[in-house]
Amino acid sequence: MGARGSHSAVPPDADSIRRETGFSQASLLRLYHRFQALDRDNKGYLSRMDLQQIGALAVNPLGDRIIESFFPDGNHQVDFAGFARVLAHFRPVDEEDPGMQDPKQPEPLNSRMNKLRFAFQLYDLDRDGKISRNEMLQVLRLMVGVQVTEEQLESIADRTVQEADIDGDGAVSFMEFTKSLEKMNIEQKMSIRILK
Ligand SMILES: [Ca+2]
Ligand SMILES: [Ca+2]
Repeated sequence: MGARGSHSAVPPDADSIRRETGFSQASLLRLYHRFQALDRDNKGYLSRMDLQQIGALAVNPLGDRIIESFFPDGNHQVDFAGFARVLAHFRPVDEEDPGMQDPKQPEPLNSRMNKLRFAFQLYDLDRDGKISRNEMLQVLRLMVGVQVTEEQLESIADRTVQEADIDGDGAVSFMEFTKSLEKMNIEQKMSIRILK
């Protein structure tokens, strides 16, 4: 990869990253400083270990899964553009000026739909487009504490899948997932203040 380790004030390809992610110039610069601080060895990219330093992810029960989503296709490093792209899903919706939005542009990464898509793939480990009972169980296991027995967990998984499963195939498709979360304020829930 052509990434150079030298620290500079402005990220490479800042304009195209800004267009793609919707971050304001100021946010992008702050994000870049964060990226450089996480990049302890000045490699020009981040590893899984670097990302584990992010406090908001360390305390998130799905933190490891979120970290994995920085590394699609089994990569072991993420450059600044990839870092910004994943974090853009967590960008609070009200952070930037919505009046700036160009209708010809693709849907912003932090739209409700894209946040849902991102959340869905945290569940759908085998990427077959459905959350199976077992995949639901695995997420629940991460999210609930030790005070719940395996039996209780399984019945919660069954109930959660059943409630969402409209076509009765025993799994939750993206459409079913979206429907089951219709009333939830996903925009709020999936906003992580990564910049402090
Ligand atoms: Ca699946
Ligand atoms: Ca189904």
